Amino acid sequence: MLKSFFKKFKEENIQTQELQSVESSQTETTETKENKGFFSFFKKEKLLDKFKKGLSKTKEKLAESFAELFEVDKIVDLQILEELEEKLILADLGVKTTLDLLEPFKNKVIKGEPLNTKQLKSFLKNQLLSFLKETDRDFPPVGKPSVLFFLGVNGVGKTTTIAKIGKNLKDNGYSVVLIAADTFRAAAIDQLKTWGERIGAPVVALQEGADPGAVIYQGITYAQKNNIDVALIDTAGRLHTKYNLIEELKKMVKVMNKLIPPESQEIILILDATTGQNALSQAQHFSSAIPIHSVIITKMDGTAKGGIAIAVSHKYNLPIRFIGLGEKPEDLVPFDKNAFISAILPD
Ligand SMILES: Nc1nc2c(ncn2[C@@H]2O[C@H](COP(=O)(O)OP(=O)(O)O)[C@@H](O)[C@H]2O)c(=O)[nH]1
Ligand SMILES: [Mg+2]
Repeated sequence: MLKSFFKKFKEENIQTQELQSVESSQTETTETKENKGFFSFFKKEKLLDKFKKGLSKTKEKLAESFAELFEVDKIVDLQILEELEEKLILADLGVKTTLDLLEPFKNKVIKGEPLNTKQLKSFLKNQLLSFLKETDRDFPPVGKPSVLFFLGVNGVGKTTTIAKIGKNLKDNGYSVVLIAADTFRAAAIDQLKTWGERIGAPVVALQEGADPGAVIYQGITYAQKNNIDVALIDTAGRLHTKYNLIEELKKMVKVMNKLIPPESQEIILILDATTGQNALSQAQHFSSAIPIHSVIITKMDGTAKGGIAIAVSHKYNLPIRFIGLGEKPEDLVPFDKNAFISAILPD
């Protein structure tokens, strides 16, 4: 079985280790895939640097907030903890995550344990790391085809993220098909077709207004017939009173379930970091109705609201698969919690 490309990526970039050998698989394209590795263009640039550059706005905001708190090493009292709470809530961690985060430390302070600000900072880092959930599922999932199903409200970056992932998969030797299940507007279908042309991937689409389930059925059977490695499904994100997005999405997932076993699917929720607390309510809305496997948070580059990643992961127990740090394909990077925390909370 192919080793997870996601893990391989981390080894190359975070620990800058030699590529580990990968067990061979039977498919003829295996060699290309193994040699290149997923997201191979990152070999040149270290992931941590990428995170640091892309997350500079969030870092600045946090650094500003923490400067006074951690400047002088002193014994932590409840007032210091309350100030910290306020700052974390403002950094988009949200109330629940912030309170859960500091609770164990607060309890010790209440009991009279003499803890200093240095200890508070290191506690904070470790807690933040433990709040970021990880996934050990392979990316892309095993199976031929495997299916990536993307959902999220309009404008969060679904279509462009699909194009970025599609391109990266293609660059790494996978064959892909894009499935245009956002059938609401002709422009949405055209946008995906244009991306398909640009990255050299077939696009399965029906006419505007077609049943998205029918498009998914055709797209997946196309992938099966044509021996395609990965099918990427684009869906509508329209929030409209007359249209029940959740019910439509459930129907689409049902069609996928009939054709593809669970281990070969990844249902990915896309959230836009710039929307802050709205992203949290979207995570609540979607994850309570649909079994989400992972999250991609886009537009982290343009915002100081990067703390939303911690809140989403902790509150809804969702692993973050990638984050978007810009508009280019290489700006979609695998999420690494150590790089993330180091980038936003430097020592
Ligand atoms: N700066 C930045 N812009 C992004 C990122 N991801 C997507 N976008 C932009 O967000 C806009 C909406 O994207 P689109 O894919 O059409 O959203 P959709 O409605 O969810 O399909 C586009 O202009 C994208 O270029 C990102 O990570 N960073
Ligand atoms: Mg779209």
